[in-house]
Amino acid sequence: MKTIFSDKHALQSVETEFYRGKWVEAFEIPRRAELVLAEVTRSRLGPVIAPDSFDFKPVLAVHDETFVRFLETVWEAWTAEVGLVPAYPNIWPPRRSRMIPTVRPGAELGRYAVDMSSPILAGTWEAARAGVDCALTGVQLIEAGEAAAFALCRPPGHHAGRDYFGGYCFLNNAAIAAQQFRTRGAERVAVLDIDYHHGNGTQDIFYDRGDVLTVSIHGDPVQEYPYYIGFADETGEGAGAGANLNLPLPWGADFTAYSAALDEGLQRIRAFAPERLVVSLGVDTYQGDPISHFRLQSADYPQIGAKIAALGIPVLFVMEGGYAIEAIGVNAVNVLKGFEAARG
Ligand code: FKS
Ligand code: ZN
Repeated sequence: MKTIFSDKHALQSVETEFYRGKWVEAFEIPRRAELVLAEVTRSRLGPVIAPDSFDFKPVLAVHDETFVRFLETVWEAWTAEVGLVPAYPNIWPPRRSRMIPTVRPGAELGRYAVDMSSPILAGTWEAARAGVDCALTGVQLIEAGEAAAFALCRPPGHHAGRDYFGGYCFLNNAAIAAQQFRTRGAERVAVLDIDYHHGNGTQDIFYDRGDVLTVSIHGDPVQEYPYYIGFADETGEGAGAGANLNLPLPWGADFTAYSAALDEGLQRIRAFAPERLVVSLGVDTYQGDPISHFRLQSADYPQIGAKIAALGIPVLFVMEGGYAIEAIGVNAVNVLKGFEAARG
C-alpha cells in the first residue's frame, strides 16, 4: 500500500514536555515519524508519496470555524505580546464561565487547550495542515480504487475535538478523513481507534451522528489520559445513539485481553456495515512504551492488521501515537503488513 508523508511534520518539534511535575525529554518528537518512514521503506511496504494540498472545507466540516481561526492566528498574536517562545496555556476557564472572547492570546489558549502537552510554535499550523493533507490524500487514493493507504500523519489528531486541542493533537486527521469519505459519497463510515489512549476528539466530533460509527480500545479513563472521557457507557446521543463504542482496558492488558476487545469492536463495525474504515493507528499499546501500560508484543501487531483486513472494506490507516522509539517503525508497519498479508 502507499504511504503519504510530508516533511512538514518536523515543523512541530519541542525538546521538552511537562510530565509529572517536571520538564522532561519530549515523547512526541519528529524522529517518531522518521523512524516509521524508514521502516516503511526498509520493509518495502510500497511507494511513499507527498500529499496534495486541500482547502479548508474538509477541516471546517468537523472543527468549529472560530477554533480553526484561533489555531491559524494565535502564534502571531502570542509572539507580538510575549515574544518568540512556545505558546503554552497557563489558565483555563472555570466551569459555568460565559466564554466571552478576549483580546489576549494567553486567555484564548486556555479556552481551546485541554492540557499543556501541545504548545503552539511558529510552524504548528503548517505542520498540522500538512498532516490533514496526508489524511485527505489517503482518502483520495482510496476513492480512486486503492484497497488501503497509510497516512503517516504527524502531529497526531485523535485528541482534537470540534473546538479543542491537546494531547499532542491540533486537527483531527482521522475525523477529517472519515467526514471526507462521507462527503465523497460513502453512506456509512467507521473509525476504529487502536491507539492506547481514548480517541476523545473523534468521539466528540461524531457523538450525535448515526452515519459515522466510532470505536475505541484504550486505557481505562479512571487511570489513564484523557481521564474524563472514554468510559464504556458513552454510547452516543440523539441520531448517534448506539454509534459510539468504548472498550476500556486496565493497565497491564496483554494481547489476549486486547484481542477480545478488538474482536468485539470489529463485530460492531461489521454489524454497522460501513463502506469505508479509518483506523487511528497508535502503537503505544506496545509493552515497551514509556508512557503507556498495555503489554502488546511486536509479533502481535500483524494479527491486528489481519483482523482488520477480514472486514473486507477499504481502509485508511492514520498514524497516531507510539513512543517506544526503537520499536515504533516495526510495530506500525507490522499492522500494515499483517493487513496486506491477510487481504492478499
Ligand atoms: C499522562 C501524560 C499524558 C499526553 C498523552 C497524549 C497521548 C497522545 C496520543 C496521540 F496519538 F495523540 F499521539 N500526556 N501520564 O498517543 O494518544
Ligand atoms: Zn496514544
